[in-house]
Amino acid sequence: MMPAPNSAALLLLLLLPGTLTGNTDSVPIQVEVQNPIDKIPPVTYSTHVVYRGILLGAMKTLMASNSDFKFTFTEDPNYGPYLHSVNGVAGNKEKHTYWELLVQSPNGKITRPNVGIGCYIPNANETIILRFGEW
Ligand code: B12
Repeated sequence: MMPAPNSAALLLLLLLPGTLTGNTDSVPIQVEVQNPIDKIPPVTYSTHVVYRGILLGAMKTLMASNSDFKFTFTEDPNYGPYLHSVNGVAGNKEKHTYWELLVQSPNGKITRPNVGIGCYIPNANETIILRFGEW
């Protein structure tokens, strides 16, 4: 006879839908491009990411579906994808410019993730801010 599932395991399954079953939910997010250096007005795009998917995936999806949004990245041997350019504007070592990654949660709070586009996992309804800035 099959042993009865223990109650803690049963509770976990009930509380975490999608953890064991395939979750096909698409998580809506926005991507906002800010370039105060070149005085370009901010542009906001809507896109989505798969359940627990990385930001890089959402950015690729957006680029494939919207010809106004494009980006390039380089591969760092230690930290993975480094966002090099957005909409034709590239960071520059000599000029000390780069694309900063910021996240605005639905309550308006802005944070600066301590990982890059290849590691950050967006939450529903976040606005991902790609901000051209100086270091
Ligand atoms: C200086 C620095 C920067 C500078 C680099 C300027 C330059 N060209 O010199 C600037 C300000 C551009 C920067 C940006 C970011 N950084 Co930084 N940075 C550092 C720091 C303090 C030192 C790196 C260094 O000079 N090492 C010495 C040199 C000789 O080694 P290197 O391998 O050639 O270094 C290169 C890489 O580190 C690369 N780099 C720097 N930051 C990042 C971040 C990512 C995700 C990638 C792929 C590459 C990368 O730039 C360096 C110069 O080419 C480290 C922390 C540390 N103490 O190591 C964090 C660090 C590497 N950065 C980090 C982060 C998170 C970022 C940002 C994502 C922050 C943000 N939210 O915007 C952005 C990158 C956004 C993007 N465009 O993809 C994290 C990476 C952790 C991770 N696992 O992803 C670190 C470890 C700091 C932390 N928070 O813990 N960073």
